[in-house]
Amino acid sequence: MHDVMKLDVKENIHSENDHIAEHVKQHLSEDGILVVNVMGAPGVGKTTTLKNIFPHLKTKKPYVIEGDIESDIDTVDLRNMGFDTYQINTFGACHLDAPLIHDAIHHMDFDREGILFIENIGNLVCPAEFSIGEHVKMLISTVTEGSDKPYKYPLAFEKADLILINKCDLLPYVDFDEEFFVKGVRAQNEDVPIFKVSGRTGEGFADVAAWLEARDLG
Ligand SMILES: Nc1nc2c(ncn2[C@@H]2O[C@H](COP(=O)(O)OP(=O)(O)O)[C@@H](O)[C@H]2O)c(=O)[nH]1
Ligand SMILES: [Mg+2]
Repeated sequence: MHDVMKLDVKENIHSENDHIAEHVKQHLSEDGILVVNVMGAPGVGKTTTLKNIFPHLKTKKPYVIEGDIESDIDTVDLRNMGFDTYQINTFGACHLDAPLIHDAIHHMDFDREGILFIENIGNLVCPAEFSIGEHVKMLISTVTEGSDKPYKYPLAFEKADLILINKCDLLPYVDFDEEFFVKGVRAQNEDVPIFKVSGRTGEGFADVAAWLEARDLG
């Protein structure tokens, strides 16, 4: 009896969230804004990835929402580099949700066509369960996390539209098994593009930026 009640509540939370997410996506699509949900464990290089992608964007302006449990360290950093960045602090919650993004975009000025990068809370579990109005879920994994992550956190890999393997500059020093990793990804997600990148050397980000700019708002 208790378990049945729990399932009902969860379903209601998801349908309300999905409804608002759809509204956010439609609203931003009309403004010519592609929305990218940037997901990955703490420290995989989500903020570093944004900094590496931005210089390669040829036609689209980057906008950022930073999601953190606490602090505005990444936001201050990005603002100092000249990027329009809005901070959300969840003070405990392990993921962003659509109502938070709905509120945030009403505080932002989308003055021309662009890409809104939403850096989600560092976590490989909860963010995968909640749509936030994104066109693209970009999942960042790293060679330092180990090659078994697609097997252990399948939902994040199943839902990803784009996967980056970051910190490839460290490949000579770690025992990352790329073949095993890719096999695990393909078991969940047959077609998802996988890019090897390094936030240290800049390798691979031009291709990621080109992929995002080519993506339509459908
Ligand atoms: N060696 C190496 N370090 C990286 C790379 N990308 C990020 N880092 C470092 O990893 C740490 C976490 O990066 P950050 O972008 O803050 O991760 P986030 O928590 O996912 O936003 C920082 O010290 C970065 O300098 C990379 O490709 N190679
Ligand atoms: Mg960050």
